[in-house]
Amino acid sequence: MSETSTTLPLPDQAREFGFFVDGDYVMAGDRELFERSSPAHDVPVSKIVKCSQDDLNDAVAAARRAFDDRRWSGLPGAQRAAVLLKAAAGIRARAEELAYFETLENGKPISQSRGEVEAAAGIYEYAAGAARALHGDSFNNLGDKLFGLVTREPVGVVGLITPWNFPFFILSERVPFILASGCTIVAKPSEVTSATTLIMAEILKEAGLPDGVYNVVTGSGSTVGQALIEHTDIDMVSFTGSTAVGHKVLAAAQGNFKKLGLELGGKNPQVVFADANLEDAADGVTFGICFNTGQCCVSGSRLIVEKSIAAEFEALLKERFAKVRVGDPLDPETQVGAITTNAQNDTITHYMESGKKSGARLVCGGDVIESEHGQYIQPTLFADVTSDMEIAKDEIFGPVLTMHTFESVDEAISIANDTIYGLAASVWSKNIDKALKASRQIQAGRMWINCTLAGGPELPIGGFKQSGWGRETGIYGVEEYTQIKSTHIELGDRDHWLS
Ligand code: TXE
Repeated sequence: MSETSTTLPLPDQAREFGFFVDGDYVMAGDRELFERSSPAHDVPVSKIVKCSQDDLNDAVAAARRAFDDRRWSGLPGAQRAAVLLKAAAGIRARAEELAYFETLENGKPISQSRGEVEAAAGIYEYAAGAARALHGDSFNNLGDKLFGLVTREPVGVVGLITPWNFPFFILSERVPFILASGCTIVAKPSEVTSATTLIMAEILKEAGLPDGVYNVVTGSGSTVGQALIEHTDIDMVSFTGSTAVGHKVLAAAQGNFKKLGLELGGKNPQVVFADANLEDAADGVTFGICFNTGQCCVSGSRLIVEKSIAAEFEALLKERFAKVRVGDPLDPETQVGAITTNAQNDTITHYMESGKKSGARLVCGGDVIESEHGQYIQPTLFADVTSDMEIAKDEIFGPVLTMHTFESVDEAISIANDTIYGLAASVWSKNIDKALKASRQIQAGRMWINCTLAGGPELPIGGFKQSGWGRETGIYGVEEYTQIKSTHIELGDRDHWLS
């Protein structure tokens, strides 16, 4: 645990946020408040409103009006792009405030929050281009009398439910694309990390977004979240979170057959071949499981390593895990901060105990780090893991890596695919035949070769199998929030059916 002189100070008091409907913040009044404490310091940092069903109805009605009167979808893409570009500038202007609240509520290192906020501004800039690039198709091959057009139209009002692991970044992987498509939004951030989603409302308003296009309701998932997914005036739900809640979203969508985008859990393989640059692979695997304390849907949580180099690679990892700077997230030197919630801390602790009891060999870590405040976990490596163990199957969502070994490319692919999930995977090899064979046959929506957790908004993200439905970012990320219409146009006089 480290702390340096450049560590940022804690706030004097918790900042109280209103929720956001039809272009204005609504303060709590006589509604209950939810107070959030920094998971690293146990100090109150923010207060949000526990919204009621009526509050949600108001937000949905505002988004509905804003969609139906075409105040946003009726604008040229160029004007939507101009707003998104101003929003990017607004994010940069308030970057330090956004990063500070992200770190206070989530527990992630301030240097990482700053990087995520800067990257988020870049996503708005990319999506601005997508607002102008979005187009349909035409059919000029239907004969001289018939012409066909395929146009894309925005789906409508989107309910956007986001998790606590990347509150601002995940929001920013969705909002600019939803806006680029012409849809309107009712966002529901995680109750423990709502601040940056609420600050974004002000940034979008100042960028010129018409009232009612971006609304935010706050409160718990089981109340306002559940009411949102059941609301029949919502046309689409974009949900990022646990597979368990994903099932609830699926069930609730039945009411009015909502379109769904789901990004759910992952148990992502890191396949390391003997011919890889092992120093690079060890660094990448360490980063892939420790970044954001392993609380990433795409954390590389299953190491699948070639048997001939397994002992050597294990030693390299052990050395690197010990060097990771875990500590106060307000210290710019910190690489890994606090676990975000008490519940998540308990979950990770449960899995570390489960690993010890299951017969897996604990190479390093395996415990919480003692500290006066906050909850920190040592980067943990279990070796001799078999696929029937709980730690090999479940998404742990913490800095806990399981190590498996293989002797052939086919065996590596088979272990990599032995999971209900299919979100992401990495392959480390200098042999292009092996690397490409593995990357083509591993079932995952995102593949990395000789890298991990790399990329930008150009490439789409999303899962195979039980990791989800649909894609975010890239041009696909805008198309996701559109529906397709076919229009047939007859040219010249009609050949009459009745003679
Ligand atoms: O997620 P939830 P939790 C996984 C991870 C973690 C576990 C639990 O394994 O340990 O989920 O985390 C809202 N109707 N991931 O409990 O509950 C909730 O308010 C509508 C992986 O925090 O899925 C929040 O805004 N909404 C994941 C969002 O759903 C509901 C990221 C996510 O919360 C709701 C997060 C309901 N009935 C957790 N219940 C990833 N793969 O990135 C909750 N919510």
